[in-house]
Amino acid sequence: MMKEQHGSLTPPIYQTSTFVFPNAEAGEARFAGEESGYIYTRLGNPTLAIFEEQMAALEGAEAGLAFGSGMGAVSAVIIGLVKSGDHLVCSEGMYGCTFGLISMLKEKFNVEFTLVDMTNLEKVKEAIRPETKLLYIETPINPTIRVVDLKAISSLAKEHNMTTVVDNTFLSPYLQRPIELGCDVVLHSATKYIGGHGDVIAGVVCGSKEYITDLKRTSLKDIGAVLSPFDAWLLIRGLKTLPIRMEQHSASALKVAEFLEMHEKVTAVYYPGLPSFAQYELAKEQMNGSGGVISFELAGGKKEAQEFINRLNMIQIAVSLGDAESLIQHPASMTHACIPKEERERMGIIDSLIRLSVGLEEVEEIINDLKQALEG
Ligand code: LCS
Repeated sequence: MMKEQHGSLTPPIYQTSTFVFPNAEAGEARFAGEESGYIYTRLGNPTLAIFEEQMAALEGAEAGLAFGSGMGAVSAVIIGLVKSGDHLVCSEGMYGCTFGLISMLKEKFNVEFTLVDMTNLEKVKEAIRPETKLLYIETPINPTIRVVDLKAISSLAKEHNMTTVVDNTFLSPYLQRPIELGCDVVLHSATKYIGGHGDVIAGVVCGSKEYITDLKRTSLKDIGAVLSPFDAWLLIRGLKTLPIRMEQHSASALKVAEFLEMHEKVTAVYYPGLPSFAQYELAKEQMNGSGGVISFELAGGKKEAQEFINRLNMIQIAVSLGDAESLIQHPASMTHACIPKEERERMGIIDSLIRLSVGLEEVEEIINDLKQALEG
């Protein structure tokens, strides 16, 4: 639609906060939902709509909704689906701020949660209560890279009338489509592979038309984590290269993981593309590739991990992932530092764990940098 304006190859950026009504009655009709048309960018914007349609198509969903950050999307979805007294079951291991959000909901709003090892379906079944409304899943999990069986979990959820929400940030719809596996809602930190260039903070949610309409009317409109039109444009640009970026990230990450696995200083490597990966068969069946994130452990603890990271030259020390540049971080002291130590270690986020987001540089350069830092 919009891309046809003046023959512009790329869509226009509707950098406007509000939209002018032709007359007062039209304004009334748009607010009443009796006439289509834009009102105010927090309620919708044509540039955002293009991105939302593209994401829905990629995820095999009926509709999509953009947010100003991944956490904007996570919080809108969780707050929208639960009320005081409800219970959620979450994958043991998740992005630190998502853990922060559910902890806050528990403390302030009486929403209970149970963290379970979702690689074990029996444990998920045991955790379900009559008031469980939601199964919240990351797969692969940030940063332990455990994989959750989405087909099995979503059919269990259906039996118990619960909604299955999947954070698909680590793979993107190019490598994994949870809705096709029976899940209800998919969300992303679009900051990562969707944008792909480390220049935008954004989120997106995909699901049924009915669900997305409701999410827009409630959580987005009234909480307000809205995306800027310019950032939506950057995401539209990012999506054009998603397939070739994901292929390259996956191919390079496999080589890096193979190198790490063979190195004597590395005590464990977690990467779904390695035949030694505990859930290799499941990952092969559920995912169309393994993505660019590897976690690994070195002998020792935080000090040894930090010294290793400090010896790297090309690979940069930064949180975030999915960018063209290789980024490395120490989850226990950075992205997941907000999770109490005991809980964190139960999730497998121990002090010797390091997370690497393999970028698009020459893979030999990435491996050489790791090699010199390991041997330094
Ligand atoms: N979900 C996952 C799986 C994430 O990894 C992140 C951010 C979010 C949601 C939140 O998205 P944001 O609001 O940042 O767009 N993960 C980060 C990470 O691992 N390092 O820095 C941010």
